Amino acid sequence: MRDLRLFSAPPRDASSAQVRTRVSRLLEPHALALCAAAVLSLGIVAATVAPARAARGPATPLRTVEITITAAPARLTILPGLATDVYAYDGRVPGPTIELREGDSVIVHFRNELPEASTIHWHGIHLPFVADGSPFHPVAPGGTHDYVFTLQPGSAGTYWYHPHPHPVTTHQVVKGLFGALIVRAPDDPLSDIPERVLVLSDNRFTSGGAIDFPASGSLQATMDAENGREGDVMLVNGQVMPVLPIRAGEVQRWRIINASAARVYRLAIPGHRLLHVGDDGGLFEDPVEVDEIVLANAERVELLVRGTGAPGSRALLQSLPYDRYIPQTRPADWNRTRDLAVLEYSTEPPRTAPALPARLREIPALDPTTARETRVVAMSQGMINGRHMDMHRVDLQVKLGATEIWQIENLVGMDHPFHLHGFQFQVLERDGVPEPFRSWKDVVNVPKHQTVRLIVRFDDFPGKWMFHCHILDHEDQGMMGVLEVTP
Ligand SMILES: [Cu+2]
Repeated sequence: MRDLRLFSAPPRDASSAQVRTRVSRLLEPHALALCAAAVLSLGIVAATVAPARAARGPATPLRTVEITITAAPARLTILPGLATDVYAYDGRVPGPTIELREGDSVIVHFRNELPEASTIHWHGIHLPFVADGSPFHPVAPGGTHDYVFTLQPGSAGTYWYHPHPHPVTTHQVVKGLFGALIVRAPDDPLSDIPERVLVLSDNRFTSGGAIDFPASGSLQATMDAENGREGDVMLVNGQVMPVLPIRAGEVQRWRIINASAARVYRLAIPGHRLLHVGDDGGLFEDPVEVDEIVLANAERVELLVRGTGAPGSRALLQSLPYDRYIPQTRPADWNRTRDLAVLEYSTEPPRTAPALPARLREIPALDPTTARETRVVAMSQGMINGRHMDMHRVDLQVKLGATEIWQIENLVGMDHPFHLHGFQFQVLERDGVPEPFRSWKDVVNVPKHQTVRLIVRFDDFPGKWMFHCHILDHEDQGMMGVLEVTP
């Protein structure tokens, strides 16, 4: 068995971690002989290799990747000169960036050294029910769990991982448990472009540096329950206002993850146009040029940032005001622009921008005429279809193999980002407007009083899957339902 460094830090991002992983070729005899634990796990992995979404891309060489991740309390410096008690994956906030490839068989050995039950939810990944890290499979304090799954061909994209124990997800994520997961394709058309991973979060701190949780019954607690918890400190990869170096003329690929409990970002770099090349489930078919991008909770985007500034100049990555609130609890400073990071141009002479492919990949359309059913999923404050989450109830049942249209209706005057576990979907319409291009998504923001129609195919993996609002406080309040996919 060889030891490889599979996880690499994105270029120049000091906060990203390097983690050792153990890699072995599937069914490589000497590898099996050297590691008894791997032998056992390889047996499990081998049964799940058959790709369910083969139409989305070419096969990749099979390999098995073993990862150990520990969640534990830690004390870190987040604000200058102050110590903050956090929960951390492998001692870091965000946790280590995990880099994998399509076709990888993955075994994650999770150790829970927190004083409370937890899980790791592999947000957006198409995997077996028992590997989802949903509230159905809590891992007790001091306990361990192996998450075993195979990354499907065509699944390359930007994902993330975070705890999902009901009803304390907000607390654990806000304490620091979240990290990036990148899945790479063998034929990535943008693989030559230097890359950054930006994990966005926000938080509130006491003057002593502790994470500030409001007293129950306080006005702040009521505001958090209604709006979801927002903080006044903006963090990019766990840092306040990091500097992102760039050279004039250079193009960088940014993968951005919204790991905030409730803050919706409206991202812009004034003076720069952005090339939007992908979202939750990877690249689009064609790039889309934009000035700004709304990134709701748990959504991801891939952007190409072009260094159109002058050598030695600076620009800001900002979040512009975005009104997702009901008027009654809209924060007084909701319309403040928030600075997130500094884009700092080197003094080197401009570089010639690289040529970019016009076509990024093919995304086969899910055909609405094949949908067996159209379901209405209605979101109101704290509830879905008029009910709070009940782990012992099944809200929706779907036959394995079915294609369905889901009509997500937001009945109230506040945005609710809708997330479906385990299965990626294609958005068909937003409030009656056909989606202008195809993409794979697992979260879609449903703005106040609007309706989003999406199409999804339940092609594999029977079991019970969560669907919920991804404002974490709303999820914890029970704005979540159970979908059962039956064989
Ligand atoms: Cu919500």
